Amino acid sequence: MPVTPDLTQPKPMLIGGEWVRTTDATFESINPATGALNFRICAADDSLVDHAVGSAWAAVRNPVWRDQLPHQRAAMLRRIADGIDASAEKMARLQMLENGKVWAECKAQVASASATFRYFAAVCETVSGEVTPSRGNYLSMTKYEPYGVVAAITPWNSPMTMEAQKVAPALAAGNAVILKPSEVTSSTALELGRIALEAGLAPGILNVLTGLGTTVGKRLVEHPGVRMVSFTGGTATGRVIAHIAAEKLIPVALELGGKSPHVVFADADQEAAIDGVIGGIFEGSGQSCVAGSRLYVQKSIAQSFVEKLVSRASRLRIALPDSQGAQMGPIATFAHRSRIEAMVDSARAEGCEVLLGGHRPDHESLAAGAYYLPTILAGLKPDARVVREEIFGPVLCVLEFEDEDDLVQQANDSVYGLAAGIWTADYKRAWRVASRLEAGTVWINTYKQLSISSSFGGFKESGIGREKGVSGLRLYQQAKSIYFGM
Ligand code: TXE
Repeated sequence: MPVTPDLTQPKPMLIGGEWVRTTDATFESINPATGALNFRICAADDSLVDHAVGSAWAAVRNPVWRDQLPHQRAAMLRRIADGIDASAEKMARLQMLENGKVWAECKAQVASASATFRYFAAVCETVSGEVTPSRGNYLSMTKYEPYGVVAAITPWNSPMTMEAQKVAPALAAGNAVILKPSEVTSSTALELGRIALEAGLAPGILNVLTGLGTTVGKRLVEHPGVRMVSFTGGTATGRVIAHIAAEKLIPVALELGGKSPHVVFADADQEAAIDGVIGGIFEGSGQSCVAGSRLYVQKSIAQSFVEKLVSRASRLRIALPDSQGAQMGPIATFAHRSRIEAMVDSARAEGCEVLLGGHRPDHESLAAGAYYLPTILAGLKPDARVVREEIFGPVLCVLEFEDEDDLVQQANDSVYGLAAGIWTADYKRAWRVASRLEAGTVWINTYKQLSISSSFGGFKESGIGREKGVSGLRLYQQAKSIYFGM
């Protein structure tokens, strides 16, 4: 279904089941593929944050929601999943307009969002509490209860996936949610709000507050009525949120940045490894928290492997995101492209070798968008800025290693610990190295394989807490132990 942007009216936000407009406070959504204005969107102020928190508490205390049994909540989640599927084309197109991801990836992310709602429906109605071993004449049990009102703050790179990953388990757990999407990609969250309302979710159980992170997002985290925060975004913002949560003594789940090592041993299937390395860094133009941005190749094969890699990567098709066969679209915002350019400039100043890309594409059809070519850098020192800091763009840093010990030392020499990839034919080595790498996810002879049923999160400064899997439901619950005297 084509989405015709309506530029006459700013998009309203969803609070307490009502679509709420602000008259003068709005912000713009820009299409990074063309630079055109997509929509204007209403921005919440402090009083609307208060209103959303108040509505959420009223809704979560209302017996209509509070007394729903797990199988009833599960049925609701399945209806929301059906609604997402029914709006798949529209959702995919909205995401493509706002963050420029290629069409096939946008479609896949809608499918993943509805699958996430179905998965948490299944978890919700099958996971049990515990009857615990008694140490006397009593029956003791532990049950899991919602926090009440939780805030979910999401980023712009994969908004639908992140929104589903937070909203579905938080609702399954029995909470009310205030969703604050990134100001770059507000539309899919607003669509999710509409779908949930139409599916029959009680008004106020899912609110979508739009606006800037530094104002609305911050105020939401600070609000005394918010009992838990689930955040995906940059490490710097995660740290700000963790400070506020520490003051309030509320739990936070933080899924933050990464600088994931992608390792190729000399005995690896090189053709498969090249595909894995290319997909790992260039899919989504590198704007992925798990992007394999540090490539470590064993010295004995480094030269020939890197030559083949550069040749294959140079054939990637960078194009308008809805054009046939596009493999890379634009960077999500013009400001973010400027940050990527500044990082590559810093590598040049530090004496790196640019093996591929390192600039915008020359093609006229892409001149108005925020495009940046797939870029491969070599000759880097381990302390180069591009090796240490997250770039979040299509920039791969090539490094070499001698042996396992050298590799593990270099790969772990990072403040981040989100993911890692290993290519080798030796399964014992794969197991040894996977066990020694400091990362929340390790892929062996594959990369970016993600399943909703496996837990996901980071070591070190890549985050706190684990989303997905059964742990993804428990994140939004607190344990209560009950004793019956016998
Ligand atoms: O992220 P922010 P930005 C990394 C990536 C990127 C960098 C900065 O390296 O270059 O972060 O991106 C909301 N209180 N990742 O600035 O600020 C904001 O409105 C509460 C990694 O876009 O973290 C948005 O909804 N909320 C990443 C969300 O936080 C605040 C995905 C994320 O924005 C806030 C995105 C505040 N003070 C960026 N300030 C990943 N892990 O996948 C902002 N926000």
